Amino acid sequence: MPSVTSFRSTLSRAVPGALAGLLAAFTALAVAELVAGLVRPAAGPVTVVGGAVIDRTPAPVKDFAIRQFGQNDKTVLQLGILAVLALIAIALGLIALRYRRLGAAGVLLFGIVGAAAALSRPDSTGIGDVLPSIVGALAGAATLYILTSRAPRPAAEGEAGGWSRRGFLTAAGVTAVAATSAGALGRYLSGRQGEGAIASRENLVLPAPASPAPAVPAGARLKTPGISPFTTPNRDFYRVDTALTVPKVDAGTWRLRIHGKGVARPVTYTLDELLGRPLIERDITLTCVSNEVGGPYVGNARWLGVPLRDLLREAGVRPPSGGGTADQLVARSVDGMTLGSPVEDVMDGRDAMLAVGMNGEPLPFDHGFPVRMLVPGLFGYVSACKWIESLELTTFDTYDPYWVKRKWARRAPIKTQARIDTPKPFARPAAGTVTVAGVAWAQHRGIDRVEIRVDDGPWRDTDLAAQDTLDTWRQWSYRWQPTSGGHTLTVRATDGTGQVQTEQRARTIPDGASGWHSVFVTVP
Ligand SMILES: Nc1nc2c(c(=O)[nH]1)N[C@H]1C(S)=C(S)[C@@H](COP(=O)(O)O)O[C@H]1N2
Ligand SMILES: [Mo]
Repeated sequence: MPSVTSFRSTLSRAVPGALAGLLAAFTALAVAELVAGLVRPAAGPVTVVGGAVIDRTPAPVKDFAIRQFGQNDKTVLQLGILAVLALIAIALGLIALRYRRLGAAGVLLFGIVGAAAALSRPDSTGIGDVLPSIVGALAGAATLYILTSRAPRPAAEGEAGGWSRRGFLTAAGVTAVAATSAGALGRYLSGRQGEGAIASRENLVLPAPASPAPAVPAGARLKTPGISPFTTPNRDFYRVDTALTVPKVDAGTWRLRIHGKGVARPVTYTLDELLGRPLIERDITLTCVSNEVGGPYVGNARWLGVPLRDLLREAGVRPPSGGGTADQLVARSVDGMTLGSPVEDVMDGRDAMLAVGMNGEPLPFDHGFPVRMLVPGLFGYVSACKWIESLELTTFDTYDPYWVKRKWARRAPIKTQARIDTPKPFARPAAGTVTVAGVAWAQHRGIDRVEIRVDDGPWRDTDLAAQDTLDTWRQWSYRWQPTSGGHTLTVRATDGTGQVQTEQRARTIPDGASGWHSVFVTVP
């Protein structure tokens, strides 16, 4: 049986080892942040590894993460990466107590993994991306080597030349302070690179639209407590993207290139050139393909932008129905994301646009500043490119954009959906009249009817709010006189073409969820 003293001596060896490992990892990350701050702000080690993990996450797992953690999925991912790193760091520290070179080599190996992750990101630009990980790993390996070579050991092992316990703690403290300073400086430098972009957004004055949005009919906004407001405020608008650091693009240096198959005149626009064109303002509801039945990834805003059809026409592009050879328009963002839309849809007369304004202000950074694309009627992943930098005309046969490579559908028109906003699932509304209310959407087809069913009863028409446009969602409400007990409320919509929303349940993958939304409530 091990004695208390031998346990103590094991511990007094292990603790400095573990501490050395953690400090080595911390130093590596901090130095990498510093180098990233100097050469490439978006290439911080946690960001590139996280991004590489996102790129490789199989669609069902990603769907699960979005469902479980919602908008926090990225924080959870980063904390997860840090936790795994910490465990590995402790292990490497313990190994290094005995095999110093092996421990240090382990840290270097992580630098190589980080570098490979950085190179594999779609926005990789080469050597600048690998420097942070490599330099960081070298600093981390050196830290581990030095700290463990001089770590205090129990007298019995008799290795001379080590620090006293106090000496070791001092060295550890100095390392921690130095690394923290390096990391903070790196963050500061990265932040400063975004300042030009922030100033360019603050100074941007949006021109008035040549074609303002039609006034929202008075009856389009219901006041029912608990219903989604007709216009989603920017701060509440859902955000779905793969960006671990939100791109901060300077409006002054931003450019958009239009090129590719059948483009007679490739062009490059500055933001001022776009703003100098006649702008349209439209209410458009945007929906994510990852939205579950009843889910939150849908929002409605007033967008200001340049009609995309005109830009394409001027570049000499014709839609396939007009004899054009390209049927896919691939939008690429500054962070390397690619999204492909049917050229036919973009040019068929709907209000496809390059948006610069959202609810009266320049696009927020989270939503694509300075310019994003929108095509009413298509899910976001096949149309709504944020931080856009180029538009390439190509074909569906020859090019698969980011999500299509990951098994999502090539073409994805929005599916008709109705959602009950109030009462909430498992609510216990007071007896008497209960107002059931929510929203329904079928962008570019419009909503003609929303019906509600209590338990297995008959379908009943709800009161529809006025329709704003075919491209926006529509609110509805229903005054319900319930009997006491548990009830299931189910809703379904009919779109403007007369199609009743299908009851058939489908998962979000590959082209959007379907089925009826229902909530269970208990009435006293
Ligand atoms: N650059 C870039 N644009 C993007 C994405 C992205 O990951 N990167 N995600 C798309 C998806 S899946 C959706 S649903 C919409 C969401 O736009 P929002 O975040 O402004 O609501 O943006 C689209 N545009
Ligand atoms: Mo999406």
